[in-house]
Amino acid sequence: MPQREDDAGQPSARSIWVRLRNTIEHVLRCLFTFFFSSPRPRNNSPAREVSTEKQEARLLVLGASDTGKSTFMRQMQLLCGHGYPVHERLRHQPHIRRNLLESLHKLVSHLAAYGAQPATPEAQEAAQAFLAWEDLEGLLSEGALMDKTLIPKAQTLWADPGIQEVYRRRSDFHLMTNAEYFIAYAERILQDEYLPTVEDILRMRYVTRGVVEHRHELKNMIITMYDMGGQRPERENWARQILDPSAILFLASLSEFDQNVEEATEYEPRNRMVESMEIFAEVLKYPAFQNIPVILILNKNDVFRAKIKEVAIRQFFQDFVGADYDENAVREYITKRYEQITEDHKRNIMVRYTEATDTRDFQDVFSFVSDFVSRFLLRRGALF
Ligand SMILES: Nc1nc2c(ncn2[C@@H]2O[C@H](COP(=O)(O)OP(=O)(O)OP(=O)(O)O)[C@@H](O)[C@H]2O)c(=O)[nH]1
Ligand SMILES: [Mg+2]
Repeated sequence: MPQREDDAGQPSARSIWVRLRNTIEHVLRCLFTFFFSSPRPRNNSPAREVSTEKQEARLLVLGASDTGKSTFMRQMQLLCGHGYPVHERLRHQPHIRRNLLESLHKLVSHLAAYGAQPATPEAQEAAQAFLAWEDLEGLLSEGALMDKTLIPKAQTLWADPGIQEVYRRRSDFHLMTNAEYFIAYAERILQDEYLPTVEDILRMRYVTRGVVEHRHELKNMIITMYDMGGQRPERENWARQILDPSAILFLASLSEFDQNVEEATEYEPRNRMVESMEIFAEVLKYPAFQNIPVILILNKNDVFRAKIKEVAIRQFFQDFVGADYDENAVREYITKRYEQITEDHKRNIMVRYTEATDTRDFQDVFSFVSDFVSRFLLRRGALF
């Protein structure tokens, strides 16, 4: 209906109201269109379709041996996978028992090298029981019943000052990171019906051979993680095995500065941190890894914090100029050494500190990693 004006050509109060209402409606419609509708394609450029497909990320988990790569994968299984049902926990039972028995065997085997003796006849008898590896290995075969007398023997041995002295020198030989944890739980682990807890599994040492692949579907992304064995023969295959990765998580241990590489010989000792930095430099050089982000995860923060109170890094890295036993100064020094390598290779990296055995800590790091990789994939997608 046409609007009406009064006879004198002056707009009536009603027509003013109608015009005002139309103007308000128009403005509201424009605002609505501006804020809520999808952007139109520009002139001749084809419309970019909004994809409903999930992003796919392929993460390579690299780093020297014993830096925590598989522990990271186990945390992923807890966070995004099916966790650890009873049958899976049982599968790890022999590995954890082996960790415990091997740790005790190693400690006893090094008594003589440090001129230490068990202090009491009971401790001497206990030491004998853990010295004969063939007997201990027999307990690890399928269906073997546990020797319960080993429980008090393990406890006696651990309380012995000679064994404590060898334990203090553990960086000289290759005692596994969580030996103390497993020995503390010897009574539980040496029961016939022992069922490993999730924490036992996170603390377990089991060397990775080849590549272990895990696929996890998250809310906005499918992540496939490849855990690559970090020992020397395993590393030779890294670049060849996975094509087109989306990002690299490089794990290094903050606490390895006073340890030697396990595979190195007695005559050719190799500091673990030095070797880890060399591996890092190699990874930055691989042609296949040139245009993808690298996230450096400096792990074993808990072990590092405990160690720094007792061991001066300057004994191993003479260019350290901070205060010995100053946790922050040493952490910063280690970080700078890795950052220097990235500068030399003209790369940018992100650095995160973790304790891979701590689930809450892992969740923080993982949420950072998944956000970062998701944004990288979006940016990369926008360029093609
Ligand atoms: N206390 C503590 N232990 C850790 C941490 N991260 C890893 N470990 C332990 O260190 C040991 C080695 O960890 P793995 O995850 O097996 O190391 P990896 O890098 O996969 O080693 P390879 O398979 O030989 O390449 C295991 O016993 C882990 O439980 C940590 O942050 N704190
Ligand atoms: Mg591993």
